[in-house]
Amino acid sequence: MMPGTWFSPVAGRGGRRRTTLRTILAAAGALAVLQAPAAQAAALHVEGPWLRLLIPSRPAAGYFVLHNDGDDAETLVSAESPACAELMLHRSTHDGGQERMEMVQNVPVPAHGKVSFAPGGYHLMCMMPGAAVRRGNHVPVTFHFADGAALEVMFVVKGPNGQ
Ligand SMILES: [Cu+2]
Repeated sequence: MMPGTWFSPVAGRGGRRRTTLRTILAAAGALAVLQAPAAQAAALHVEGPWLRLLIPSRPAAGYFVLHNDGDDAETLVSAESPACAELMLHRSTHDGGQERMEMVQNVPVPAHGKVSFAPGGYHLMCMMPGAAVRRGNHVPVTFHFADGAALEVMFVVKGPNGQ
């Protein structure tokens, strides 16, 4: 027996009720989609963002602490800035006393946790910095997360010693 045949005696009434329910669910779903990125971005915040400029026009490293006050784990997947031709996620590793850098595709940020971007570990790498990357200036950086959330933060450009 086809399920459709079994339900056919109440198709008119039941069908209308299902349509109404579907409309409500669709509306609720659309609302959730609209609210989700804002709510998640609000749970994320950045502490002490700065770019370390060693030599003008050479790659500059970005440091900060990324906090996640939300109940859901987040994953940082990329960063961009109009001040850098490319802004990469890097990690320094020590290999037999030799410091190397590698690109990372994503950085997990645990729920109610934080991740530090600091010398010797994770950092942003601002490739081919533009004229805006000069000591004392502020440049915008946009972080992108795996769930589609985005977060814009102003970074202050400092010298080699963080001053
Ligand atoms: Cu690097």
